[in-house]
Amino acid sequence: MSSNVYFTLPILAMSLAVSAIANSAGAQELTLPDGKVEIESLGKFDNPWAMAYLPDGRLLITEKPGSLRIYSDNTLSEPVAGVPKVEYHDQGGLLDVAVDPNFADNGLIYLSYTEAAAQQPTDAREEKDPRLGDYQDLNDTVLKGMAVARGRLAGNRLEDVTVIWRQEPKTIGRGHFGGRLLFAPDGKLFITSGERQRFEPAQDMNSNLGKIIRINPDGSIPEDNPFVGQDGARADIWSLGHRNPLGAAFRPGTSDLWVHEMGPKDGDELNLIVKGQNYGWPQVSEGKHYNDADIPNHSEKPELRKPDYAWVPAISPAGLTFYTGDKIKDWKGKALLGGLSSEALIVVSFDGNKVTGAETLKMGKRIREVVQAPDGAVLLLVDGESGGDLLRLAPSDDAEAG
Ligand SMILES: [Ca+2]
Repeated sequence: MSSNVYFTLPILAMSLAVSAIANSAGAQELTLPDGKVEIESLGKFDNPWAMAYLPDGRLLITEKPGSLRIYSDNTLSEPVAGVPKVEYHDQGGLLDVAVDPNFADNGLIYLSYTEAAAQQPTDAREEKDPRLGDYQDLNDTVLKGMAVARGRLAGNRLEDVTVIWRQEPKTIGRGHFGGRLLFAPDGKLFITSGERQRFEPAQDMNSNLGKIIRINPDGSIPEDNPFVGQDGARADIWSLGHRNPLGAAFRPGTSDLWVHEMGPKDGDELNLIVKGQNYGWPQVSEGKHYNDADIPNHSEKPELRKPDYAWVPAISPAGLTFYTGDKIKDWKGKALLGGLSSEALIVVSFDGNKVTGAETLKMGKRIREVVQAPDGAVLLLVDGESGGDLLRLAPSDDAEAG
C-alpha cells in the first residue's frame, strides 16, 4: 500500500523461511545460516513485560499486574516489596524496569507504570473515535497515565520510592502508554511516551504524550533539551510525533538512539531519533486508520521525518536490543525486536546507521521483550498470562546453562 519504493523494497526482500520448530528431542529450535539455536523455557510469568540485568548478574523481571521479581541462580524471588500501586488493565500496568548506571554505588532502579489519577471524575466516559474502529475499549472510566518512579533496591524491597516523571494530561482509555526507559551513554534517562489513543497530543507541544522524553535521573530537565525556554513547549520533550513506542536502544559504540513504534493498521516504524525532530504521527503514517481511512504517507510531507524502516503488514514491535555477543554469530551487530501480532523475532541489519533489511523469524508466540544475557545468550519474554515464558536462546551445542 505504500507508494514509497524505499519502504517496499526491503519488505519484499524479507525472508519468512525460518520458523521455530521442534527437533528430534522435542526442544524448539531455529535453524540459522551459522547453525541451530535452541529455545529453552526458564520459567513462567503472569503477563511479563520487561527485563533488566543488575551488574551482579541478577535479572529483574516485571509482570504487568504489578509484580517486580528477581531471577537468579534458576530461582525466582517473591514480588519485590514497595513497588508503586499500578492501574492494571489491557495495555496498562507495571511496564519497564531500568537500572541506574551507578547502581553499584546508589542501588537505584527505575520503573514505568500506569497510575490512576488521585481525583477520579464521576462522569468519565470514553467517546468513540471513528479512526480507532473497533480497536477501542469504551467501557473504561478510570482517568490514568504512565508515570516513572525510582527507588533503592535493598534486598527484596524498594525503598525511598519517588515519582520523577508523569504523562500529562491523564486520560481514560487503556492503550498506548509507551513506557520504555533507557539510559543514554551520558547518563541521561530517555522515556518513550505513547499518545494514549488520542492522536493529536503527539503534535501538541503542551503535552508530553506521543513524545520521546529526556530527563536527568532525578527528574529534572537537562539544559540542552531542544525545547528548553521555548514558549508553549514542554522542556522534557526530545522528539515528537510518535504513536506507541515500546522499544528503544542505543546502537553500541555510538550515541545513536533507535526507537520503534506501533503503527495504526500497518505501518510499524523503526526510527533513528534525532533531537527536536517531528516523526509525523498522526499527520503521516505508512499504515491506515482502523476504520480503513487513509493517512498520508511520510513521502507526502517531507518536512516530517520519515521512518528508517517500516513494516507493512504490521509486526507489532515490542522490545529492542542490539546483539553484541559471540554465541549467536548470525545476529552480531544486528538489532533484535520482539513481535506481538507477528509472533516473531525480527532481526534488523545495518550498514553504519542505515537499515539494510529485516528478517522475520516465526516463533509462534507473542514476543514482548528481548534482552541479551551477560553470557551472550538471548532472553525473550512471551506475552500473556499462562504462556508468559522466559525463553533462553543459545546455540544447540552451548554448554552454559542460563
Ligand atoms: Ca512516523
